[in-house]
Amino acid sequence: MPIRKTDTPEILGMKGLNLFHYSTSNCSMRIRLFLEEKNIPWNDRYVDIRNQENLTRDYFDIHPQGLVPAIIHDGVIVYESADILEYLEEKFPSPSMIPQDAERLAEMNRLLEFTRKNHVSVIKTWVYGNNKKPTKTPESMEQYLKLQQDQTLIDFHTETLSENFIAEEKIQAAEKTLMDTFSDLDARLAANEWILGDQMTLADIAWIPQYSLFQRNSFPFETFPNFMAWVARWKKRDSYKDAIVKYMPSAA
Ligand SMILES: N[C@@H](CCC(=O)N[C@@H](CS)C(=O)NCC(=O)O)C(=O)O
Repeated sequence: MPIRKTDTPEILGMKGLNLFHYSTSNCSMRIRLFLEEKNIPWNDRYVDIRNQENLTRDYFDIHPQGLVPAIIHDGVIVYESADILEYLEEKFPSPSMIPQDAERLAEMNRLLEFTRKNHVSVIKTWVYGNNKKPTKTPESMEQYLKLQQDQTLIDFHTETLSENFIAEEKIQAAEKTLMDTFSDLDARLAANEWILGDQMTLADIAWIPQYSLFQRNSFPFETFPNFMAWVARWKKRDSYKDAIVKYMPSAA
């Protein structure tokens, strides 16, 4: 799990649950939603990534790739949204968001792993490919290159600023993977209230923000009726309103 060792006194001295997050970041939505569902108080450390507030040495000392979300929980740094969810579930286990049987647990882990492994090649590629709004500028890219060590992220942002933008076949491949995944979720939701049965799990928390974000660019969700019924159930929850709609009204 990405728990980062630090000897920075300011970080070690940060008490409580501090969430570094951004309004329309789907990965940040996961953590806000979890905290709202469990009624856990948190300190708001908003990082405006559109204004490049993450591109500082201080922020890279918290998150090694300069991304949101990250948390500092009583001086402990945790980053990567799926790992933050698992960390928080361990610290705040009630009500449980972990399935009871081994098979469902394996499925939940697979759905969380998707968010770790495919964030750049699928989620980010589809979103940037459709909204065509790079988060970096030629000027901020200079600062980015000084701080960023992750070559996949450097290549991605460099491509978004290139003349040809992101290659169309990469965007199509991302959409195909997403259609397959939403189709799988739709099949699961035909018989169940939640993705893995009658209990909300970290899989539901990790996946609803994809709907919230992708609907802005008209992802063809209408082909997934059971998935859309699950979305409608989410929309009625206070957690969804407080963690997502408040920050991105179009998700309502
Ligand atoms: N796999 C990571 C992805 C985190 C990520 O890419 N965050 C985006 C917002 S959703 C970000 O911080 N972007 C700022 C940047 O690219 O500099 C996670 O799930 O936490």
